[in-house]
Amino acid sequence: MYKKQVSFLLILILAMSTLLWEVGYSKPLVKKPITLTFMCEDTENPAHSLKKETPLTMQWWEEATGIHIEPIDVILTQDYTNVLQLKAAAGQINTDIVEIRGDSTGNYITQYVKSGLIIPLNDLIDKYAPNIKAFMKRYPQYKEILTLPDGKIYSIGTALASRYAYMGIMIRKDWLDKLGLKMPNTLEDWYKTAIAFVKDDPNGNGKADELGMISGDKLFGLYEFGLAYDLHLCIEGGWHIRDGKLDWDFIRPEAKDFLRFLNRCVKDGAVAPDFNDPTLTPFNMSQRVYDGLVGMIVRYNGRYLGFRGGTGNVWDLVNPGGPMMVKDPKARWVMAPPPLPINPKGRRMYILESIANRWRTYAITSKCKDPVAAIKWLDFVFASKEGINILRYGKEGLTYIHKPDGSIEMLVKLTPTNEIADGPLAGKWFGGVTIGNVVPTIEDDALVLQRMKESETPQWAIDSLKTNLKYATQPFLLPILPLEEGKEVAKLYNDIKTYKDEMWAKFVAGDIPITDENFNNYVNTIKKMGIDKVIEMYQKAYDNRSK
Ligand SMILES: [Ca+2]
Repeated sequence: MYKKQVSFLLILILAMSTLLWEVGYSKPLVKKPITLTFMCEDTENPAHSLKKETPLTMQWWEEATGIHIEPIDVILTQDYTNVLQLKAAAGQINTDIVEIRGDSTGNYITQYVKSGLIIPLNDLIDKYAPNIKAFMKRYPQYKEILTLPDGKIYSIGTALASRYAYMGIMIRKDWLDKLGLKMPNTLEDWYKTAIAFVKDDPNGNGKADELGMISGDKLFGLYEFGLAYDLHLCIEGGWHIRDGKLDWDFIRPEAKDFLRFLNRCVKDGAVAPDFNDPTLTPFNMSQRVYDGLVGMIVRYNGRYLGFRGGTGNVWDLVNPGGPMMVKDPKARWVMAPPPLPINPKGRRMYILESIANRWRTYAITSKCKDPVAAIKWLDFVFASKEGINILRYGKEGLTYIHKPDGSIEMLVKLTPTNEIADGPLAGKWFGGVTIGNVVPTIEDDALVLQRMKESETPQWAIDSLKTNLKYATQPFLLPILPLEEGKEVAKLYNDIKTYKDEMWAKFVAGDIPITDENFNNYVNTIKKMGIDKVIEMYQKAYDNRSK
């Protein structure tokens, strides 16, 4: 049988290349060519290093902007945070632009502001970065998430502006059909469907070897069913604003009901008995899926539908050539609608990932020789249509063309290690979206759909994702705290979270009965550990941010 050869990064016909925040742009960006130095991570591309060569993407950005970026401090990803902290403490960061990184709270940014390493960007963006400005206007949450307690923004992070970036529950439609079952809606439907999968042999091997609901990440993914109780336990970590008041959902009264639901699932076999086995990794969880033992699984998000490779991404379940379809071409993993709210007035929803990547951001240093050129360059590569087209497709006329219908067609193929495979540029390092860990980038619906095309994602899988876009909801993300408060919260919250994880595992497994008394004791212990203090500090920061 003829099997179409598709290389790892071969781009076929692409989606429309319009952006939702496009603005006009005047060039040249700088009156005469300028060099800006950059401290950044090396690329994750094992075949190429920024220390030795410059990808075509960066060369084409330079042609378009007149701004040469010289990465002079190029550090391996695994060493970056340590080297950054040491160099910053010693006052040894002398580049114009710097990548800073810490964790997703973003609290680390305040530390580099206080030490004077980086400068505020608000005025620079306002005057010289029309695309970033338009992007922030289109997605106000992006700016909000990156705003510090002083009301200013100091760094730009990669943006996830795609509605496909929601966490969701997937189900085997072919198993539903085989057992004559409907798509589950209520939590009770999910429970009954899981029991049917476990008892009625949908994989048809005559053995009761099927497992019920699982997640790729122990209890974490199963928290997603808490959405039925309006508990936001996954992407938001339990932090939830109701009428302006901050709450931690893990100690709400509804959490007790949800724990009882999960416990009943474990007891009756709707959740796999080893759901919290510490030796279970996303890898062996996925193996169970490929082996036809699983009919429902919580997966991080739909945008991965088009990503090749990577256990735990949705791609591996639906794409031709992925491990699931290779093993069982009849398997039909689709995204199910979120569980119906228990409260009839509640909102049915899936939560999106944070629109702003907060754990790694890019800033202009106080030593920068030309902050205006630096913000213009960031504006160009991050948010302008021309810069994004160079990142995604290369140089117009050379590596891609615009077709009359507005779509883009690539003129070159790429090798698995991201070199251009054919034509006059054969053998050159392309760069493209794989240098997304060197510069901030934007992932939007167009890019997600493009990737699905590249990976030949079947239409039924794309349709199942699209059906649920109406439920996609922006997450609430905690504000960045002032420096000292951030440190105090980190200390308190680490212990609280560890205790919560232990208790939830015990409650769900049935090791501790979920009586009112036991639940109250758990809540009281969390209170003694300082949750009210943590809530109070975040509430204050939230009130300030909302002013
Ligand atoms: Ca079976």
